[in-house]
Amino acid sequence: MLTVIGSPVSPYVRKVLATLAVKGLDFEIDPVVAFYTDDRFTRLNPLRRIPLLIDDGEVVADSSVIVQYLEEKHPEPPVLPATPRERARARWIEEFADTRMADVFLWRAFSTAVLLPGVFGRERDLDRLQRVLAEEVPPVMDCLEALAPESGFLFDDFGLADISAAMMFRNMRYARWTPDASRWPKSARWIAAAEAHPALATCGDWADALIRVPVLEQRAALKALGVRVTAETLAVDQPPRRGPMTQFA
Ligand SMILES: N[C@@H](CCC(=O)N[C@@H](CS)C(=O)NCC(=O)O)C(=O)O
Repeated sequence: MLTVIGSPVSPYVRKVLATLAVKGLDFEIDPVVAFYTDDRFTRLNPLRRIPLLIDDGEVVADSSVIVQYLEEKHPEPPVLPATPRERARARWIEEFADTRMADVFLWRAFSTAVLLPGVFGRERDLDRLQRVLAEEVPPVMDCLEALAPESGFLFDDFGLADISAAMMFRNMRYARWTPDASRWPKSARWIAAAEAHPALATCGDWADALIRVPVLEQRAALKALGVRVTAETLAVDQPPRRGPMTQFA
């Protein structure tokens, strides 16, 4: 049995869950938020980040590494396209989403709107949020618009590149921002199509169900949705603890 460690509220966890769904693989999940874990989690991942995948005792960290692992171990159906050229392009779009998009969407917008007030008890800084949305998000969207397909998905089949770009937009909705379809029409169509794909829609629904649930109650909430959760959890009731590479201030 494959075990996923991490809450579906994290876009990186949803990347892994969507990949598992495309491949039709069964799994159980311990939906922890990294901030509410102790040294048992540090021993599994010294960077203290979710997601992790545990496969028969082997711990695999980092969503990109996990997806590559799943792709190699369970190649069919693939989440990467057929040719080396296309695969390079898909991986680059994943990299763009995981770094540039994440810097702005996750570590500035989502963290200002949700994470800092919700987890760390800071006052919600609406001025900062407005600045990020007005000044920092548009250049990222302009890049995405240049990468977006005219219609449908990026390659013949829905896959990693679509998942990686689209997964960031749900967290932006939690920051109460959606892309303006008249300004970024190709991106808006592409992201809507990718988010509607059952592999991403299902774990997106889980995230929606959990986003307002206190962290330590998310496990019960996910179980109530019929998701198979682990018998044991790494979650602990303690003040939030940051990892060594935390990217938000
Ligand atoms: N490169 C990593 C990034 C994972 C990541 O940043 N996860 C966040 C949750 S969205 C986390 O665990 N943060 C904990 C922290 O910042 O201390 C991946 O692709 O898995």
